[in-house]
Amino acid sequence: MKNHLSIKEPVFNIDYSNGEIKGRDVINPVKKLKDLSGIFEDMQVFSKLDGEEIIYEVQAILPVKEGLEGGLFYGKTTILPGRVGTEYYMTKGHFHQKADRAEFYWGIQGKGMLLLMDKDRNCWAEKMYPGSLHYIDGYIAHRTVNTGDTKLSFGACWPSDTGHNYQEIIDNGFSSRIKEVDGKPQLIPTK
Ligand code: M6P
Ligand code: ZN
Repeated sequence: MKNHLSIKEPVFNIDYSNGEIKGRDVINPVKKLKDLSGIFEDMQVFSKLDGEEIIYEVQAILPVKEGLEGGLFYGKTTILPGRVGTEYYMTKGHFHQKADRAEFYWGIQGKGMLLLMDKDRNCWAEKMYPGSLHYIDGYIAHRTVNTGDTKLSFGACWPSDTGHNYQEIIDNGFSSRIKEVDGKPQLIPTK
C-alpha cells in the first residue's frame, strides 16, 4: 500500500479570547427568551420581556452521528449578561440521557457559576472564570449561569452517545437557583 505522507492544516481552530470555533460543519443553535419558558422562576417578569431576545448561543462540532458509541462532541456556549427579575440568564440545563456519561466544562471568558444537582436533588455550584475546569460526573444535572455583566463563554466535551434529558428539568427543575441578592450571586432554594 502506498503511504501518502502529508502535513495538513487542522480541521478546526479556536479563538482563545472568546472560544469561537472556526471550521467546517460547526452547528450554531441559538436560544431566545421565548425558548426558555418555564425555566425562570418569576413567570410574571418573564411574560413582560421580549421573547426575541437572545439568551445564549451554542457552537458545536458533532464529528460522528449522535448516539454513536466511541466518538466525542465539542461545544462552546456563550450566555449573554442579564436577569429575569433577580435570576441571572442561564442555560436550560439537563441530565444526560445515557445517565452515566460524564462531561468536561471549562471557563473561557466572563464570570459565572456551574449549577449541579444529583439524583436526590441536592444542589451545589462551582465558580466559572477563564481557566476554571469542571468535571461533571454522570447522573449529575448541570446548568450554567452568567453572574457577570459581560458575556460568559465556556467549552464542553462529552461522549457522542450521551444525549440530553431535558424533560426531567422541565418537569421538576433544579432545587436551587442562582439569584442576585444584596448585589451578589447567591444559591437560593427554588420556591
Ligand atoms: C454545553 C454542552 C451541550 C449543551 C450546551 C447548552 O455546550 O453541555 O451539550 O447543549 O452546553 O446547554 P443546554 O443544552 O442545557 O441548554
Ligand atoms: Zn451535558
